[in-house]
Amino acid sequence: MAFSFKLKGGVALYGAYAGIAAVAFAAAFAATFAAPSISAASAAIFGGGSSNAFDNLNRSRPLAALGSEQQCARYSGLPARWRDDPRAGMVHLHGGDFVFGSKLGYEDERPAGDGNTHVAGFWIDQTDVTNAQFAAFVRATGYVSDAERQGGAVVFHTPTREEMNARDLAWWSWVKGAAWNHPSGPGSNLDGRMNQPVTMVTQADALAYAHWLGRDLPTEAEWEYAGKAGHQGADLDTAPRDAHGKPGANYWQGVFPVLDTGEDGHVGLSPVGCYAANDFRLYDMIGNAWEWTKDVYTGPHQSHTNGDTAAVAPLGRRHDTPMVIKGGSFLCARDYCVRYRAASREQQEADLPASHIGFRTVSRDAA
Ligand SMILES: [Ca+2]
Repeated sequence: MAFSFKLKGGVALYGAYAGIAAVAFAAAFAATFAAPSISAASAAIFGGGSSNAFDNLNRSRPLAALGSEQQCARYSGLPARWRDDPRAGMVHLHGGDFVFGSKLGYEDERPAGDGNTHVAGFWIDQTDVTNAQFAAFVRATGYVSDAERQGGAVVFHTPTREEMNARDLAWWSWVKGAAWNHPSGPGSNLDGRMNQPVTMVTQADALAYAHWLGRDLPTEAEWEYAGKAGHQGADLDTAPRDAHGKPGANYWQGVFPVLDTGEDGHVGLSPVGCYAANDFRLYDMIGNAWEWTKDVYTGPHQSHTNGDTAAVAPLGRRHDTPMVIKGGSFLCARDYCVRYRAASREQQEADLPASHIGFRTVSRDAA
């Protein structure tokens, strides 16, 4: 069944629900439309920092038994020695120098100067904080999240053709009563989702959880150092796929926002740790849920048609400080977003909860 609909700016996109040709067209369109010019020379000069930062402090520690569909499906969402070990679920990364940013992606990823940046050693969660972990925090502290206080959150859904023609950003809605524990609004719950990333948390919610454990949120540089894992990172056109061509992360295959083929095994959020870890033994640094950092967003910003979620927030809401989020989400596709790379960045207002944003925590070495 063929269809067409309008995108913001009056561009019409034509596709077919079962049309491989449409997918290929969209990918080619995105590559032509969105990719900055990249030279081979600029690619060659950017190294990715220390590859041996995954250091000896991780010896004899209980590392997560994740990395496959079978393993993530049976994960409880609580790491080994949870609440008995202040570093439960974390690995230690030795400090080092790396190139912060990339010339291989969007303009807003360009390194400042030569990009060389030092990051001191730190511990970091192997996975996104799960619903099980956040639930434990709420049970222990009685914490009420910002979405609950604000009365709702921004939630993604696959729009119909009629919705696409009716308004911009039809895939985003402000859903009254949606919150981390009610992902689709009142009446919805976390049954079967305790091993998924907690979402619809604001930066303050994420910090409250981190502080409860004596931890913090990563800076953008720390996050990117961990995400690159000793490599320079991929270029804009390279979707995360393994050596066999299979998707290596939870992102969007198909035509955004109407057709997600789920080639990677998941439409929407997945449990944490369904895909292979990076070389620092970190899972889902790319895809699944965006991750809060503690840094204010500065520098140029390229808008993209995933759209600014603030556009659907209640009228009259004050606009909060834009913060950096990293890693992309289950919504990043070849034709939209294209931010499933460690250097990619996006902004989100600090107090705006959304269904594609979660976080992980860090604990820095004593200076
Ligand atoms: Ca997916």
